[in-house]
This record gives sequence, structure tokens and C-alpha cells, in this order.
Amino acid sequence: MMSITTRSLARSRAFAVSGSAVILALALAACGSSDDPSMSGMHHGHKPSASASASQDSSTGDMPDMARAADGNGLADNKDGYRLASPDTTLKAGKPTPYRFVITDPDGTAVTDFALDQTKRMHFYAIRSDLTGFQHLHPAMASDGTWTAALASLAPGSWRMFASFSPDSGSGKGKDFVMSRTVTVPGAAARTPLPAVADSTQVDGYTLTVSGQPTAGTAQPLAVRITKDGKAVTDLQPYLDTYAHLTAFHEGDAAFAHLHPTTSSGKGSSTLSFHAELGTPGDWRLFLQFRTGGKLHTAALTLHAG
Ligand SMILES: [Cu+2]
Repeated sequence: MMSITTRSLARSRAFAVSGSAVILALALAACGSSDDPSMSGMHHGHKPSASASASQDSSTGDMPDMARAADGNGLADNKDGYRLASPDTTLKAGKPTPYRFVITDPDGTAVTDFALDQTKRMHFYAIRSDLTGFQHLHPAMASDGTWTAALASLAPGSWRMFASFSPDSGSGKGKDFVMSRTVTVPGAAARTPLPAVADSTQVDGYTLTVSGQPTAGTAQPLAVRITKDGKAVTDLQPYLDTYAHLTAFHEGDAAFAHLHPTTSSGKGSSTLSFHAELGTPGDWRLFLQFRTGGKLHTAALTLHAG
């Protein structure tokens, strides 16, 4: 289902860090069937089409190419002539392991020029087919364009490796891409059932409570409140230039959705905005990363998009 029109609806979001509560307001649009990988890279604030998410008032129709606004699901390994290539189709289980890859341009040449996004030139995600094992890494690039993601130990099974980037030269300059490839980790693979849909979850002593009901095909705000010992958290620290980082994967195909809040800090309060692309109905596993006391926390929650 197309949901281009929902983009403009997804624009009133607020992230309020008030004295009493931390509210992450997410706007969940449904563009997962769309065709523009940039739509899934909403955190790429340098991209014009993503600028709406950085705008307080996004009522303007700033998507000149609405027809392309589909398919941000990241399941393909190529787009617009660019390609994610890797020699690593099988990785060993049970120990830290590197995953090597290269991004090639339409000429087949390795791309070495990438734009900074959220302080990084490459964002990398690993997820097992049952949506366990989430890893969010920032790989290092060799001078020849070969990236190496230093993966933590992988459980046996089928994995999907996502690269999210924006070339800084060539025909892809200014575009946001998300691509993925699968990797097999040999061994006895036990499938973990997706945890039930819930409106709260806990991590490291923090409780995250979600309110709002995302609906595929429409924009729905989703608020996440972070508390500890019953009290609202007020000591969120910046992580990748923002106060929270949200990634989501769709059950079944591991389609990708990515949200970064846009932050504007004021006296005693911050406002973060999210824009999500949950285009496919079904259950999504959300991974919300935030930082306090110098430590990164990753909470997970199953959300249903009807
Ligand atoms: Cu990242």
C-alpha cells in the first residue's frame, strides 16, 4: 500500500524531554512498499527529502518525486546502479567475526567517498531472520573502499546485513541508500519466537513505555516514555548527534525501517522528532538505543502495524 501522502501527515512530531518525563514522539508513516531507499534513511538529515523530518513545520510538500517514495525496506543489494558486494556469504558462529563489504558505483568502481551522516559515513546493522541478535555498528573503511564491520558473536542461522550510506560524489551524491545481503552462519539454528506485542519493555533498569498505535499506510505518532525506578529519565546523553536511535525490522522478511529523531535543544527541554516507515502490516521488532552515564542501552519491543 502506498502511503506517500502520509509523509506530510507524519510531520508533527514532538520529542519532549521535560523535567518530568522523556517522551519520544515518533511518527510512523507507512512507506515500506515505496521505491526510494532514501525514504528509509530518514536519519540522513542532509538529504532534501529527509529534511522534512528535521523541520518543525513539515506541511510543505517538499517531495518532488513522490512516486519514488516507496521501497525503503532495504532488502535489495542494489539501487540506482549502486551495489553492496561482499565476499562473506558464510560467517562462523560463536565468536566475533569481521564482515567485509564494498559499495560499488554504476561503473562498478568501489565507492570511497561517503557523506557524514549522524557523525558516521556508514551505518551497519545485522539482524537474524527471527529478528534476534540486533547489532548496530560503524564499520571502518580501507583506502580501497573495503569496509569491515566488526561483528560480535553471531548465533547460527540466517542473517541479514544492512548498509546505510550516502555517496558524496558521483550520480548517487546526496542520495541515501540502504541495502542488504544475507549471510549464513552454520550450526544448529533454533528459531526464537517473536516476543508478543507489548507496550513496554525494560533494559538495564530502564522501563520504556510506548503509547500510540502504528497503522500501516497511515502516519501515527508513537510516544516512548523512559523511566527508571518509576521516575522519568532526565539524563539522556547524545548518541550519534541525537538522543535516541530507532531501528525496526518487519517479522518475516526483516524489512528495514530506520528512525532518528531530529533534535533541537532549548532551555531545559529538548525536542526530538522521528519519522518511521512502517509500510508493511504485521509485527515489527523495534530497537531503541539511547545513552545515559556514558553507556549505550538497547531496548527492544514488538509493535504491531495494522
Ligand atoms: Cu549508525
